[in-house]
Amino acid sequence: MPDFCYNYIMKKILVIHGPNLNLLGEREPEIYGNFTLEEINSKAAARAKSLGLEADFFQSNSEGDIVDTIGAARKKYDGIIINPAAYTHTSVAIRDAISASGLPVVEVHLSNIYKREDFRRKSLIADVCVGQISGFGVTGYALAVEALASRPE
Ligand code: CA2
Repeated sequence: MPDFCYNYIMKKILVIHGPNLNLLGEREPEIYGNFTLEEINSKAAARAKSLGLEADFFQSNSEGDIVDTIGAARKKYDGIIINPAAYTHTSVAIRDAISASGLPVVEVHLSNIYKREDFRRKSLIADVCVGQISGFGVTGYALAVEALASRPE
């Protein structure tokens, strides 16, 4: 029996939602589903709790606020789940913040961005994340929680 363990126990995670995701459930249900952001958060929180994790949630329409939140997360959280929404395709600032955080980050998209318009098929953050989950709707967040929970470090 070793007197120490290499396994990293994930404790606290932060789920970040980008611009317009506060509108979920109100418009475009054929693309993004019928769930509201509140419902998505409570499902993700339940999955986290069932795995012994604690989850906090943040939504902003502002790129700078998202950058600041990722920067501040370094000392408070063990991992991040992020759906940067439209900033996925444009934001070098969010990419750099993820890179600088040193935290394991899972990118989530409700829709399959590779089945949509050309401009959505490029993620500027994918290669600074540990992985990407795209196209599974609300289930994607639960999958992301599981991915962080089971990640050996
Ligand atoms: O599929 C995803 O999760 C996206 O990140 C959603 C973004 C989109 O820009 C990305 O390409 C893919 C859009 C979020 C806006 O959500 C709305 C919800 C309801 C009504 C209108 C927009």
